[in-house]
Amino acid sequence: LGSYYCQTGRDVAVHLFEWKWADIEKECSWLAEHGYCAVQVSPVHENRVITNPPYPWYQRYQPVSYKMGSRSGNDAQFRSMVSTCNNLGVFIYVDGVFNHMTGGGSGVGSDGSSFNADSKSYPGVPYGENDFHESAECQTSNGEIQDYNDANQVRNCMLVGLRDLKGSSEYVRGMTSDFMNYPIGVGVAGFRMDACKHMWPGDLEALYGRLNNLNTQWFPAGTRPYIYQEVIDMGSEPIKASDYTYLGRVTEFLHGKNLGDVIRKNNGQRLSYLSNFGESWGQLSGTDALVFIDNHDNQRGHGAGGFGTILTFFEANMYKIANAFELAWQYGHVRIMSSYNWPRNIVNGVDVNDWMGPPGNGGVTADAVCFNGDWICEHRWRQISNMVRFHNAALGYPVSNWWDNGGDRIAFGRSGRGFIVINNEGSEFSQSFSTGLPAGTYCDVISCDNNRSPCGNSGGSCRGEFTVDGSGMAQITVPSGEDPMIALHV
Ligand code: AAO
Repeated sequence: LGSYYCQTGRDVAVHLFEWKWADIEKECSWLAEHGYCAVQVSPVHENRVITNPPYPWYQRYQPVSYKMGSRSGNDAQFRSMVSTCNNLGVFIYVDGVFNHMTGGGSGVGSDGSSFNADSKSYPGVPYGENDFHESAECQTSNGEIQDYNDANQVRNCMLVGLRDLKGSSEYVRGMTSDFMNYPIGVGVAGFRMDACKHMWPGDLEALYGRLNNLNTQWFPAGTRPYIYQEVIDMGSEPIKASDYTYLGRVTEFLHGKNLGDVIRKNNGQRLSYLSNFGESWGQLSGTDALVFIDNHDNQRGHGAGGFGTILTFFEANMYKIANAFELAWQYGHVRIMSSYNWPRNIVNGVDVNDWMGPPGNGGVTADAVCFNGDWICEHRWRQISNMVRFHNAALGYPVSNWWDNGGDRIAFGRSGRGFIVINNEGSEFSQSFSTGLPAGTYCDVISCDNNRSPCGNSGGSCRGEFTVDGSGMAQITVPSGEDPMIALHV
């Protein structure tokens, strides 16, 4: 289930975090035009509505039932989004939360179902007491995970108080697989599986075995759903990312952490060390990995990584370098983060506003309007979206023509399909590079709006065309400071 399906020539996914289905439906035209393969959407199921703090993003990770109503939209809007996007060749991945239901307390969910977590009652599914792990299975004093070094606790106890479903139960497997088969029938292409560290691989295997093939209106007969599993493995715990790779892809959190450290120059790291980036850095094999620079958790200090490491849109220049490297390199299935803005405020290592939900009012999400100050839309940044095109142009062509200065200046090609130079030092430099590209003139896609001739039409910022001669050599001046990169592709 680890292999994914994209329209020919496309590869990259984008997480449109907390976007409404209707807005994603509109965005798919832009995504299709710019070569994106797929969208990861926020959880689709009915969730708890939390008022203290008011309507945090994380309420979406507390299922109340498997009904389709949330602040992103209803079932009809979801179906309309999937079919419009699929018709444009942009596929949908659903964020699936199956490890647990809500934290303690009771109330009414986003689609009208009541629940009482204290009696483990979720009539909207329905789930009752027998469908959750019991104290005989968990055995910690408060029923919560207390020690990540104990794999049994991690999988049978509650993650931060979230009622822990019994994945070994036939009934639970039936309910969760029925729920996954619903969006599969509607036409989604795959799932991000939340909190897989907290589920037994064997239970996931049983669940995946019950999934239908993708809808043949859009996918070849017999296509299995694409599965990528969230497992945070920074190397220090008994549960390993590799325990799950036989089931599908796995999130590789070391990828974003390592690139963050290198670009920030933490602990003496340098760009030139990236010449063998990937598996030999202790990361999963690229064909098992789902990769990203940041995700919705670690951009606000949840999950793993840390503010001094993980790069986000808040540090835009370094963030663009990280994304450019990730998209130019050949490793993993790349997912771009697309965020909303919030007043991040780090006090003693914690973002006191880490809970804040998407732009809007009273728990109702505002329309996504890119670049209005509320919606960051990293996926539309020229330096990122043009590198998605570079990535597509180079798909399947190995890294070639590596060059570095031993410090923080590197260059590499993609076997005649693309070439990038990155300068993470304080001054510009100019030299002749062996690019491996066919002779011709190429537009710098980092600084110019398009890759046509005449190069770009963005006026001042566009650094224009570069000429590659008959032996693949090009004289390139690489700026420093803002956007210190030159990227050329066929
Ligand atoms: C909310 C409230 C809680 C409340 C709860 C129940 O915030 O205070 O108790 O409701 O009422 C999200 C939010 C949670 C939120 C939850 C439900 O992040 O704050 O709880 O929704 O609303 C672990 C899991 C990983 C998980 C991550 C956040 O393993 O699966 O925590 N991510 C996913 C989602 C996430 C979501 C959930 C799961 C739940 O992406 O958005 O939660 O559906 C270690 C472990 C990791 C562990 C982290 C954090 O990491 O290895 O497995 O992640 O700790 O606990 C270094 C280490 C690294 C370590 C890290 C942090 O980096 O190298 O290994 O430090 O110590």
